[in-house]
Amino acid sequence: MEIFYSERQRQHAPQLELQNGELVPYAEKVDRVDAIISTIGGTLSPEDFGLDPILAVHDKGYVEFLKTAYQDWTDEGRKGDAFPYVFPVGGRRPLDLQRIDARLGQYAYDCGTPISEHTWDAAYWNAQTALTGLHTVMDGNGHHPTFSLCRPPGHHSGADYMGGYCYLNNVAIAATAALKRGAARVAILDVDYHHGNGTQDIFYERGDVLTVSIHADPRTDYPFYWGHADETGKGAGAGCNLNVPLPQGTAWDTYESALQSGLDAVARFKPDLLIVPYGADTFAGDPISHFRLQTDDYRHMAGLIDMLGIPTLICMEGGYAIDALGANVASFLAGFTA
Ligand code: Q9C
Ligand code: ZN
Repeated sequence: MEIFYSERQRQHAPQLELQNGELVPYAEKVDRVDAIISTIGGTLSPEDFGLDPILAVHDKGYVEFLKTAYQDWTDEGRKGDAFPYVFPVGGRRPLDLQRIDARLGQYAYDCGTPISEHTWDAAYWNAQTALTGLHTVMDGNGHHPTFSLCRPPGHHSGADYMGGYCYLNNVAIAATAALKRGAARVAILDVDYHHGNGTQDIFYERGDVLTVSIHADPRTDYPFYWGHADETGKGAGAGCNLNVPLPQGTAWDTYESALQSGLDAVARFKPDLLIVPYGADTFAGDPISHFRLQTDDYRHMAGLIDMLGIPTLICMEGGYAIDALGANVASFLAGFTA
C-alpha cells in the first residue's frame, strides 16, 4: 500500500492544551507519527498541488490568519504557542479586527488548538499529503486503498475555523479535489472517536458528498454542539449527512452494527470514491476517549469497509495511545485486501 507523508508535517509541535480547566501536555504529539512509521514502514513524499485546492474549501481570510498568526503573536511579545481566550459567540457582527487575540477568537472554537511556530507549513504539507493520496487513488489503482498519513488531523476544522487539534480539513480538501477532477459523488465515512464536525459543516448543504460519522455521543463528549442524530443535511444536502452517536464504553459488538448502518448508507449513495478519516482513538487504551475497541477489531472494521469495493483513500485523524498506535494503524491497514 502506498503511504504518503511529508517530514514537514513534523514541524507542528504545540506544547500544551487547556483541558478540563488545566494546561496539560498536548495529546496530539509528534511522537504519534514516529509510532506509526516505525510500525508500518516506508512513506513517500507528497507532490505539491499548491494553495488552490486548499482555498477551494477554506476561507481566504482564515488561511491568511493561519499563515501569520504565530508571527503576530510573537510581535505582541507573547511567549510559547498562540492561544485564543475570547470568542465572538452568538453571532456578534463581523468586525475587521487586527489584534491577534481578536483574530484567534474569530477563527477558533476551542482552547485546545494552539498555533506553534511552523503550524502553517505543517498544515500546508499535510493537505498535500491528502491530495497526493487522492490523486493516486483516482489515477486508477483499482479499489486498493491509499493511506495519507495526515498529522495534524483535520476533521474538526471548518471552512473558517480551527479546533480539536485540526487546522485544515484534509479530507474535505481531498473530497473537493475529487469532485473537481470528475468524481460525481464522494462519500466520507468518519470512524474517529469524535464527531467530524468540520467535515459535516463544509458539506452540509451539498448533495454530491455524503458525510457519515460514527462517534461518541456529543451529549457526553467533545465537540458537544455537533454530531447529534437529527443533523441530516440541508437544502440540496438534505439526507446526505448521517450521524451515528454511540455511548461511552462501546465495544466491537455494538460498534459493528453502527458501522454496518454507515456502510449501508454509503452503498446506497453509490459514490465513485470513498474517503475514510481513520482515528485510532476508539481504542480501549486511548487516554482521552472512552470506547473499548481492541487492536484486532480494526482489521475487521477495514475488512467490512473493503467489501464495499469502492476506490478508497484513508486519511489519519486521531489516536493518542502512542504505545499501541502503530499496531492499531497496522491492523486497520491489514484489513484491506492487497
Ligand atoms: N481543550 C481528534 O481526535 N479534547 N481531535 C478536548 C479541549 C479535544 C480530538 C480538550 C479532542 C479533540 C482529531
Ligand atoms: Zn478524535
